[in-house]
Amino acid sequence: MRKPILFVIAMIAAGTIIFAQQTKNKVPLPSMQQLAWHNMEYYWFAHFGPNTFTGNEWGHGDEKEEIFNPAELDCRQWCRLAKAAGAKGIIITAKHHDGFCLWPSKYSTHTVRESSWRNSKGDVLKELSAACKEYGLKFGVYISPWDRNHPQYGTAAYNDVFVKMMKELFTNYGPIWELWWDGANGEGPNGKRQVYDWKRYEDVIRKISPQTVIFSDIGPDCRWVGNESGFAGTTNWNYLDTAGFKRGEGAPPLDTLNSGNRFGKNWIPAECDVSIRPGWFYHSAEDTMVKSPAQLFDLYLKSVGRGANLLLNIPPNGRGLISASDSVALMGFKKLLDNNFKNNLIKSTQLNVVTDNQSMLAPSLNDGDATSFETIKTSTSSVLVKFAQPITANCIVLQEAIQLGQTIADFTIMLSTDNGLEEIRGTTIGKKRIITFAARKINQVSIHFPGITSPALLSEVGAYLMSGE
Ligand code: FUL
Repeated sequence: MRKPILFVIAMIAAGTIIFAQQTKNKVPLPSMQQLAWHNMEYYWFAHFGPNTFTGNEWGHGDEKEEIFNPAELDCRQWCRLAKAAGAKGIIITAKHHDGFCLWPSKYSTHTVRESSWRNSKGDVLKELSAACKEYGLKFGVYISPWDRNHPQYGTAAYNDVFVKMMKELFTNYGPIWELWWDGANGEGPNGKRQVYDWKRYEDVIRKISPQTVIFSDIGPDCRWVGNESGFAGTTNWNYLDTAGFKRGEGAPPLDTLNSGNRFGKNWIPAECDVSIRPGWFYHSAEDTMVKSPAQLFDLYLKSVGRGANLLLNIPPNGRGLISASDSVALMGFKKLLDNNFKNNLIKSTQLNVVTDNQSMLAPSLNDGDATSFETIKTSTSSVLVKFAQPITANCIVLQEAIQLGQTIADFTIMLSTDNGLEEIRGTTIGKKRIITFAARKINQVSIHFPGITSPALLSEVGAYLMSGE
């Protein structure tokens, strides 16, 4: 829908004034790359390496390089499936705790080069980064600082090694959209633990690739959600306090990571990492334990539907392919996503913001543009959706204009049905909040923000009738 020019100018002016206020009040705001990251919503993790062949989850670092032999490796197959499954990118374990490098690093002797795979000329990162480009997917890397193979692990020299390895990744396979730092810190081959120089690592990456989004327990750009089961808190702030905390063992408590800090000093949104199978790596014994489309859809509701991102692990098998059982489940999941969010039942309904019986049209709320918004200034204002014909729905989707921060701490949805008023309460909204309930016939919906302390900037309201097919 095209918007009149005056309306667009008014929106920009309102946004500018609020942006200036938020900046003055020192409310942390997302950076441009964080905003782009929020829009990614759902993407894949690929755990791949010697563990794929040994059945381990944590390799010991002394595995013979020859065991790495994905004879039919086809990263284009991974990307084709990722694209078809609606994922927007792939983050691969360039190096897991066993220290094996999926690229021929100059700084290790435990790499694809030392295996006889593809006559020692193979390079998984080269193939995957090229395939991601071909399929229009973002490319990301996981690199574990914990290294159970490297002889220098546990000494200051290893920090140089780790920095040089990361530089290789960025120089040879970039652009790298997300860098995933695992906080695990165990013993190396000599029994020593490493003192990680996180500040140096971060400075290096910021300098060589300022656009990259860096993940770790505590960011700086996105945070761990505090569990590996794929769900964010029903209250989920994009803010986090990091002062006094460290990555790994010194991280904030799990429930803090799960729900953020309401008045936290940094914008560090949550990412929900979870595997489609019980393990992170492929094990044939788990072929019958792949999550069903319905389970994956439920994870989507509990991650993306709670304002976080979903990082779904799809581990390639020993042939170097995504297994049939996984791809069948993923296509079922994609079908549910498409079918359930295809038809916004209030797409062409007139929405209003009502304050003290005064109604104002609120076209931004269903224009499909998450950056345009309506300002709800007081707790006496509400959003009103009156239907000409009653709708049958079991889901309401709300979105906040997060480019200007996150302020909504509680909301109440009133559903007006033939049986009277029914109330649904929630707390945070953020990028997207998907609220589900038993299907019912609804004549009118009103949304209230009883605890407002600063203006609520609501960008979208939608209603859907979801089904299990
Ligand atoms: C953890 C690791 O120890 C697991 O093996 C896996 O990589 C998971 C995503 O992160 O910290």
